[in-house]
Amino acid sequence: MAAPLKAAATSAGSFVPRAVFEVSPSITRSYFLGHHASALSSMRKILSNIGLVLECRDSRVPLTSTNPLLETALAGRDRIIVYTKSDLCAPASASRWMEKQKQLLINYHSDRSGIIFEADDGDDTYSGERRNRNRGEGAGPDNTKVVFTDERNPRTIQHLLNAIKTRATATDSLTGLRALVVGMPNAGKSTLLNALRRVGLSLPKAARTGAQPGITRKLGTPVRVIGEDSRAGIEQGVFVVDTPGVFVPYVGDAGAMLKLSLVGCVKDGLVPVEVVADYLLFNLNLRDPSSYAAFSAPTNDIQEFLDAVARRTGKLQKGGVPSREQAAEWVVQQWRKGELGRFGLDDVSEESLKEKMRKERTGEEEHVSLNQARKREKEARKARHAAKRQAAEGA
Ligand SMILES: Nc1nc2c(ncn2[C@@H]2O[C@H](COP(=O)(O)OP(=O)(O)O)[C@@H](O)[C@H]2O)c(=O)[nH]1
Ligand SMILES: [Mg+2]
Repeated sequence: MAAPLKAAATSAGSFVPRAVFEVSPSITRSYFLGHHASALSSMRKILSNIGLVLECRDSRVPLTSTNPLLETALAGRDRIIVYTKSDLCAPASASRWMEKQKQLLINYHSDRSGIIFEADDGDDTYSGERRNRNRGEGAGPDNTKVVFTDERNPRTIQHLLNAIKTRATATDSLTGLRALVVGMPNAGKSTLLNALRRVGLSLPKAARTGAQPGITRKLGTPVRVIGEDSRAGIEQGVFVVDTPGVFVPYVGDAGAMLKLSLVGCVKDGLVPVEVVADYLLFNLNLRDPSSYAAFSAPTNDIQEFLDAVARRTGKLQKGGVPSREQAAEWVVQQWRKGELGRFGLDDVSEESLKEKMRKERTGEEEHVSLNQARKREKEARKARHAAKRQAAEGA
């Protein structure tokens, strides 16, 4: 969710931020790894034992972190969409604005419930096979609920536990309700499982978490998060299974790849960290360049910015030369922790959601098969090499 924009020019004299971010179309746009594919096939294998899917999406990229692969692989299951890290979307002072953003997303999910995502045929290639039907036609009841969490705010976790309990009460199972936590890499899946267990049962951490994607490599064993509660009609409790993140085979839009890199959904370095830091600077400038006043005067020049940050934070190489790479890594980490402004990157507005839904209905949203993804990545790699060669020849 994009934070409310401040008039940058007024908060910083005559400074004018860039209106558009120029992104090279040849940046790497695929990150579909072996363990993403195997996670997907192990999920399918246990799906018959799963009564509920908890689909995690990073609240800072609520639209960009949608993964159609998961949507098709897990189609037909009861689902709760969990927008994680909601604390990183807006400062606490913007709580009313945040509530409106949440409501927009809730409305969007309820409106799109008429679009049916067909379960795929079970092989590991992403066929993008989806059929859009008119609302009501075979849609059945809308079983998608939307919840926003901040793992450090027990109230938000309790809210999710209550939603899960409602599903568990309706489930008649000898082994208890099993829920699968899924989502893109680094969306906060393992953290969520731990938080559910901590708030639900006062039990310690059961899953390893970390600031980089790829910490969880295998499907976990079921972990209890809700105990037996006969009065509530929950005979055997609720168990949650953690899964590794699954990325999309190919990100059609280079801007989306930047957003996913900035929030930490792809491994650092895949998109050069200085490019990611420049994209962050672009966003900081649009909102409030004074947010980095402790390091630098307002600037649109990433090298000037990184040099200033490196000097301020002592990230210097031999001879006192500023290390731009270390400075870039540092600012990106600071932002991810919410220490350099709290804002989302997707435009969540009535218009943007309407447009997204229109594209979903008409099938206009680009879906790329794994093979097509490999081909495109190969072409992009060639273009990158050619550009490098040209630059070297010109030098
Ligand atoms: N601020 C904040 N950080 C979170 C939240 N949930 C997860 N994180 C952080 O996001 C990163 C990824 O979390 P992890 O659970 O390992 O993600 P996974 O790869 O989806 O399992 C970690 O650094 C977590 O501390 C949240 O609600 N708020
Ligand atoms: Mg994990």
